[in-house]
Amino acid sequence: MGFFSKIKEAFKKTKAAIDNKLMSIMSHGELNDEFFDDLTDILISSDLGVECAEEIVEKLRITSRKIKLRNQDDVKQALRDIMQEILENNPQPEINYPLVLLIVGVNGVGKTTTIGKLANFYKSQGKSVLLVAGDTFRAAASEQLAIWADKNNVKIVRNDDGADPASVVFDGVASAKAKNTDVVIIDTAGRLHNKANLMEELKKVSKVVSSNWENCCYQKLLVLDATTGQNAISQVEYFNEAVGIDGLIVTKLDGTAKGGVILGIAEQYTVPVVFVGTGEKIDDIDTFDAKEFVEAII
Ligand SMILES: Nc1nc2c(ncn2[C@@H]2O[C@H](COP(=O)(O)OP(=O)(O)OP(=O)(O)O)[C@@H](O)[C@H]2O)c(=O)[nH]1
Ligand SMILES: [Mg+2]
Repeated sequence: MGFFSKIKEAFKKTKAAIDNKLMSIMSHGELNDEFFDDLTDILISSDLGVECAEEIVEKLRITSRKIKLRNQDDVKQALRDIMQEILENNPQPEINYPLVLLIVGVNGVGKTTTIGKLANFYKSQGKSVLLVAGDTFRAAASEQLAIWADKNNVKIVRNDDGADPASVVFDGVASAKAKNTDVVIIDTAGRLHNKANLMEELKKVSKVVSSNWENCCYQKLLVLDATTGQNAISQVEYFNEAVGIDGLIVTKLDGTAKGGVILGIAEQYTVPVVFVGTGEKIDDIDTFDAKEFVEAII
């Protein structure tokens, strides 16, 4: 299944709910206050967040004053345009090689699995890839990454469990520079975003890259689990403050109707979604496309 059909599948429930409710609130044929209020509720229930839902509805009001929205299809198209515009406000980061990706996020969001998928993604573009096992905290975390390295037939730099993550990352950077590796992907231990000491450790790890490899393209990507819905917003805030987030990877879109949170994040932050995960298999990942996403939910 291609990405588009996967994301369509993932949002089938959200889309059906929105469609049904739109149909019922439009049966009076008039775009009045009651309609706009009901629409706001529909969007909030799809996990777009209150502010984002209100902004979208306000923009729809403005549109409806300028052009006559005659029927459901007109309203849907106007909604799609508004949502796409919100998403495209956050431009994608520019990619250059050598590329270093630091993958961060709270526990269990899918960091290591995503790295396995990304290794495959870049390898299939003809890039050389090195994985760095910066999660030395959780027992067997580096083993889990080593399995992905094997599966992708790419190299890995790792150390014993309990080693200093900054030193593993230092070794990884040195190895990648020596071998002219195109893409280096660094795994990190899952950490609660509000635990200050763990965020300090992450800053240290991140600094190892920036101070030892000046001319690489360095991106810090935050992995978010779509099933956590609105909680993802505070994770963006804390991780961004610690290391400066360049992009988001939203995983587990296959298991939720809460992916509307992507819009809520786009509305609040300037961080773009760069990849989406739609399953546990090696190819269940794709680059994010605002238009496809919007068509999948409305
Ligand atoms: N359905 C689904 N499951 C996923 C996806 N991505 C990851 N998972 C599953 O989520 C679970 C956690 O994945 P990990 O990759 O170990 O997560 P992590 O963030 O590295 O976890 P820690 O290192 O413990 O913080 C695993 O069972 C994965 O198979 C996805 O896109 N869809
Ligand atoms: Mg992990």
